[in-house]
Formats: sequence, structure tokens, C-alpha cells
Amino acid sequence: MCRNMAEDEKEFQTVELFNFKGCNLSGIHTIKRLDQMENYDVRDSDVFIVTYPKSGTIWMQTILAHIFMDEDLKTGECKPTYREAPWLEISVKEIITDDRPSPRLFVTHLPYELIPKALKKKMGKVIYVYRNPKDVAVSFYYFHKFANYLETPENFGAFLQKFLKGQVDYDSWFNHVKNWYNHREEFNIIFQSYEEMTQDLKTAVIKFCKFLERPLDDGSINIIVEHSTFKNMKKNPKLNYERAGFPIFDPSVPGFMRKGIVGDWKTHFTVAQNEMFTKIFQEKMEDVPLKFIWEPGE
Ligand code: PPS
Repeated sequence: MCRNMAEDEKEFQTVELFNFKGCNLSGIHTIKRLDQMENYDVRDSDVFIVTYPKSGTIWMQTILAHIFMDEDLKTGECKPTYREAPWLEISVKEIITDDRPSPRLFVTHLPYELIPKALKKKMGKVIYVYRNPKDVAVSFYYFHKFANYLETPENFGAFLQKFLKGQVDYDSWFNHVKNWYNHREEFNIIFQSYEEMTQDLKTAVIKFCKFLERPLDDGSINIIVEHSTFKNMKKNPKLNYERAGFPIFDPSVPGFMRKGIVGDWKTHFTVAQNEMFTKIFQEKMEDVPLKFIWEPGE
């Protein structure tokens, strides 16, 4: 159920979505903050991790925090990664008057249309991580059970319909990926597949270091890869978000670090759901040449 919201700030009270400039968003957001972010004062040294939800955001937070905090690498000591690379559009007040030293790291799920305008003039750097949308849908389904600010789905089939129609926080997966990709010339941007990170994380980390002009020796890169495995992130409270956001999350439900695998959709989609999804994907994404990996080892 979507509704229009008055153009003012509000507290989170409802699981209903509201529409902001054409994008469905959840009650965790405020209009005031979204407006502020469109004109955010981006520095050329800023680095933005951009993802649709459930596409590997906190994984990238961990990797980039480690790439830039290299003196902490040996001990693994760092602030929680949601402090090292805070959310642009969600109420961490410090972001408004953000005087962190450069380079500042940010994460955001904002669609192309709502991103700070300065980024579109090639200010800052963007790493856009995308994941196959069948696994995104499954991960997002469980996240709806975990996050109290999102409507608990009746069942997976009902959720999948909403996901396909963009009746979820941050709207349509298809529009998100397509619009960021189609406007790529406006940004300093690289695209990274989640699945390729699961296959060869070291190559991905080397690619990030090169793009970010942050040369690290092989030993440091190996440490980053080791700290960023699913197994190690899951047991590290500074990396796994265990301490972030309570009470907006239900601690009895698997949270941010759920399974971290490729192809979980195969145990959730019926044959009919898969056929329908594949058809819609092919229609909507035919002009987007990004490589999608649907199964392990593909
Ligand atoms: S959020 O809420 O949008 O910020 O979630 P996000 O971090 O984008 O995505 C969560 C999914 O990413 C998986 N994840 C990982 N996979 C592999 N390796 C590592 N290190 C890793 N860290 C997080 C996490 O398990 C979620 O996927 P699912 O399929 O739900 O397990």
C-alpha cells in the first residue's frame, strides 16, 4: 500500500510506503533528509557505495573501510563499519555537517534520480554493486520479517509480486540498476557483481584499490579478503551490524548476515514464479549488458 506524504519531517510510525518524487520509500526515511541529500556538498575525494537493498552493501562497507583504514588491518580493529561508511539518506545526524577527514566513505541505496546532484558532475567516486535479482528478492523477503519498519509479507509469492512491481522500499530493482547503468557516463563509476565477489574476492579487492587509487601490498589485500569472508564478518559485531539499529530490527530473525550464497532463489521460487520472473527480467533488462550470475560456479 503506497500513500503520498506531506512534505515535512516525520517520525517512523508506520510500515506503509510513501512516494517521494516517483520513488516508493519506507517510513524510515524523512522528506527533509531526502531533500537535503539531493543538494549534498560532495567532495571530489568522497567515495560512494551504491546498491539496491540486499545486494552486498555491508560487505562493501567492510571492504572499503579496510582499504582506507590500512593501519588497523593487522589487528582488525576498526569502528563499526556503519560508522566508517555511514548511510547517506538515513538519519545519522553527523552526515549533515560531516567534517570527517577525506576520503569520506558513504553507502546509499538511493536511485539515480535522488542521488546528490554533484555526483552527476563526476565529483567523487562511485562503486555500484549489483546482485542477481532472484537472490535479491529472497534476501529482501527475509529482511522484511527482520525489519520492523517494513510490512511483514504474507508469504514469499505475495512478496515477489510487490518486488516485481516496485512496491517495496527503494522501488523497482529493474529501474534502479537500469537507471544507474544508463547514466553511467555522468559519474566516476565502476560496476561490480556480487556473485563475482563470491567467486574471486581478491580480484575484486584489487580492482577497487586501483579504482580508488589506493595501492596496497599483497599482504594487506590478503588480510582484507580474510576479514571480509561471510564467515568472519558474521562473527564480528563491528562488521555484522548486530549492534546497529535495535529496536527497529527483530533479534529473533536472521538479520543482515543470513546465508551469503548464490542461488538461494532455487529453494524459494516455484517453477511458475521462476518462468514469470525470467520473462520479466528478459523484457526489462534486454538493453543492459551487465553480466548476471544466477547459480554457483556459472
Ligand atoms: S542491506 O540491508 O540492503 O544493507 O543488505 P546488504 O548488505 O546489501 O545485503 C545483505 C546480503 O549480503 C550478504 N552478505 C554477504 N555475502 C557474501 N559474503 C559476505 N561477506 C557477505 N556479507 C553480507 C548477506 O548475507 C545478505 O544476503 P542473504 O542472501 O540474505 O544472505
